[in-house]
Amino acid sequence: MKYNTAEELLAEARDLTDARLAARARLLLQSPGGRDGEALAYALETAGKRVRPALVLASYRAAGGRAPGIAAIAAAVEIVHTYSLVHDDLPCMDDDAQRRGRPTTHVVYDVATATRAGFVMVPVAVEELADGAALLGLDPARLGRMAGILLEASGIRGMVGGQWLDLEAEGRSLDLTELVGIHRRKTGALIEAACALGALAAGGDEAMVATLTAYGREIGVAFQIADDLLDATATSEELGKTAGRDATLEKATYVSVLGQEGARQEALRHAQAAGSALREGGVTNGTLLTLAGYIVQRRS
Ligand code: GRG
Repeated sequence: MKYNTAEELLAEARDLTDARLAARARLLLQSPGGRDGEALAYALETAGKRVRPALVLASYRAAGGRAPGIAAIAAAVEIVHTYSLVHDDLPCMDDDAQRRGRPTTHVVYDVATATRAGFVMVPVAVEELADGAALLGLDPARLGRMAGILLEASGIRGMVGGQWLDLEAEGRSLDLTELVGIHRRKTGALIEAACALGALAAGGDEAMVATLTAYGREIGVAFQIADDLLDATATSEELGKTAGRDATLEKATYVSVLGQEGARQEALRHAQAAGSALREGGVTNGTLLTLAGYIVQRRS
């Protein structure tokens, strides 16, 4: 499949992933059912850009994979991401009322329900990953390694740890090294994992997995820098969430540390480093380069 634009790949990733998420939502409406099931379905079916699924898909194909079962691996990563958004918006964290153009899960339901729904999504993501491995005929050892990567990226050495440091740093100024350290974990770890999982699902060798992981590590940082720039420059309507939150919460960001132009240059530098990682690994893949460009230029 050849894509002329990142939007075409994102649209395909959205179609494939959303079908899996809708099927999961139907199951969750049955069990646990009730308000918890409804909150889970609400969060899973709210439309996002599906950047992480697109990265799973593009990495899978770059490593030679062609089977449709990859949609479940992409959905597993998106479910972890969705849980993180539900919890990130809670009053005890970033306390936000709008996400993806809709009221946040705890606003529609309540804080306790949204908290439970977030926690439930983690094992649901692992179930989805296991379903994907079965669909792709991956052996148990490979599934185990993939689950390890997903959960490590989600946990204290990854996303949770990064969020922890980020919350702890509110109201304090940070230097660039500290900022990169937080965001490699908070945002970058899951993006890096998405790329590694795509390569592993395709049966890629260690060199391919290392190359796509290195690519993901760089675009993970670029993604967060673009997020900071958008928070400072875009409107709430464009973002589907409250703009200007970083300033309100007195967060140190790439924009506060480097200024808007400096942040733009830093994002480009990381996107270029992602391209270099591909070249050094001998991976000539236009789609991954297109995605790196999209990640730094996106408007939402
Ligand atoms: C227990 C301390 C603790 C943490 C729980 C909440 C949490 C785990 C982690 C927060 C991770 C987080 C929300 C990182 C921000 C990543 C980010 C830039 C999200 C925006 O992603 P997009 O733009 O959103 O891809 P859409 O809506 O398009 O999917």
